[in-house]
Amino acid sequence: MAIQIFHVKGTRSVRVIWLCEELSVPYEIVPIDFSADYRNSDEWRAMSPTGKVPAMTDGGMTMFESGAMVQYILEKHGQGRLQPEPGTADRAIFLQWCWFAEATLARPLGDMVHHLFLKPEAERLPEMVVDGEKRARVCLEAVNSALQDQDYLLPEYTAADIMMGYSLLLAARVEVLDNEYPLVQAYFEKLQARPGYQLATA
Ligand SMILES: N[C@@H](CCC(=O)N[C@@H](CS)C(=O)NCC(=O)O)C(=O)O
Repeated sequence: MAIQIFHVKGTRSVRVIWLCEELSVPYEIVPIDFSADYRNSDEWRAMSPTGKVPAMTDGGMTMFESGAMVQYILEKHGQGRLQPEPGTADRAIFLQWCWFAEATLARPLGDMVHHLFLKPEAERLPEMVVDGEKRARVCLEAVNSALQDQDYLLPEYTAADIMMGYSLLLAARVEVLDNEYPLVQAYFEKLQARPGYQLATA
């Protein structure tokens, strides 16, 4: 039975679909309702205990956390593709950027998304948006520096670029990916041109 990806357009399930496309791994998309009611339902909480998207199943296994799904699929189906060999310096940098994309860059962007769009208007705090933007800009500066001498986060295209690609989609959505980061803009354009990205975001 194929991997099932529980998907909402424009959410982190993009990373998982994009990777499956790049590796030609068969998968099935299960669209879900992103309403707070559904995400708080017992049915969804049984798959994703904090009510977030995405979730994924493979055989009898159910998991949440998009970065963990990416790593699992690479291990099971990658056959060495899209990630440097374990134990190498490139692998360390690969892991660094995978974690940075979700744990460091996506965090302030998530705060911005919550306080701009997701929370009920009465609960939105403008100062969270201002602070999130400041923190996100420090991260984008770091990505811009990393791209000074190379086209991707590592010398070759890897799944770290897929992890980062979704975070940059969020950055663009909250309008912090501007021309202060020309190398990041050019990099994001390159990622957006990949067929896997296009299919995953369609
Ligand atoms: N670290 C988690 C983050 C999951 C996450 O925040 N998902 C967003 C959609 S992309 C969500 O469900 N937001 C709703 C909420 O936080 O209430 C992952 O990578 O899967």
